[in-house]
Amino acid sequence: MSTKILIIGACGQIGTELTHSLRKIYGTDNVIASDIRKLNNDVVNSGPFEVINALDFNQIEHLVEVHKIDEIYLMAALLSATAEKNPAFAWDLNMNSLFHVLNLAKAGKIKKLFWPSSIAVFGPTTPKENTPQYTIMEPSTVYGISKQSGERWCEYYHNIFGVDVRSIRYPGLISYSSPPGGGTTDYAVDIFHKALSDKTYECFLSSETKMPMMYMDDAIAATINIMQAPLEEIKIHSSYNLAAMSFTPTEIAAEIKKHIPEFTITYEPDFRQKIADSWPASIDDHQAREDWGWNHKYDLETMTKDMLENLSKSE
Ligand code: AKB
Repeated sequence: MSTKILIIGACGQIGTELTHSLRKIYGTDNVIASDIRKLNNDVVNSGPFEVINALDFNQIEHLVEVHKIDEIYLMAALLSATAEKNPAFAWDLNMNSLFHVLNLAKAGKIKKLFWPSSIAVFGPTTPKENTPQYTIMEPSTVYGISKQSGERWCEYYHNIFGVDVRSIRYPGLISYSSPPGGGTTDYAVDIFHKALSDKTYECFLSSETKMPMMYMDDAIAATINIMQAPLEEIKIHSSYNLAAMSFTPTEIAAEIKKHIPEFTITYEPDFRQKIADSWPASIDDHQAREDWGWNHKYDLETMTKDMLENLSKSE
């Protein structure tokens, strides 16, 4: 019997690539992609797709029953920058979509669940370098507060109801095939597009703002690996720290300059600077590496080369 998977938020930055990877592994017909809108894109056209509102429990339950779903990946969320502009909706979406899928798992309607957390769970009082798995967590953004609360609920549903929910704290994610959706780390994607089209980029963060980042290939591998790991290897039921590289806008600009020598960068920090300043600069992820064998492949150099190669083909 093959595993049947539902991805909620399949047209977003992570969802798009996750859908393609899961379809390769589990078979196209076994991976149901869903999102609030039916876009005319690869995800919609390459396999089963359903329009779904992540806030509608009955819709999700119906899909789970009709398609006999075993596992859900809940990728729908409002990210940090967008959430600051619409706090009430961000809280509603980020929390209630999670409760819906946790309750489906509690009722035994699905077997396993993936829910993404973020480095946004940390705040200004958290140690900035090599941020430990367990440390001070006082998030100062709506998004961070929702992710921190979500982590507590995941752990609670595991401890009290035995729900098999797995989670990682994504750093900023860099990808070429799908655009990011309203985060503070989005500059690290925008910079590549502008480097190729205009040879110059105005960064919305200051030059020395160091943040943890990861190439999408690694993020997808981590997501699938944690879901496929035997339950006994998963020791943390809130969310795992996860890391690959950390850099500043100055450092990524210098790396891009190696390929596009005429590239220049200027700085015009906006409201996102305060969010970035409240987050860690680097992450200690030894527990993910020890427990379920996490290992990243891409660093700043290899990620930059791959991004420019792939974007040059499409732009
Ligand atoms: C954001 O910037 O909001 C996200 C994240 C770090 O979770 N990329």
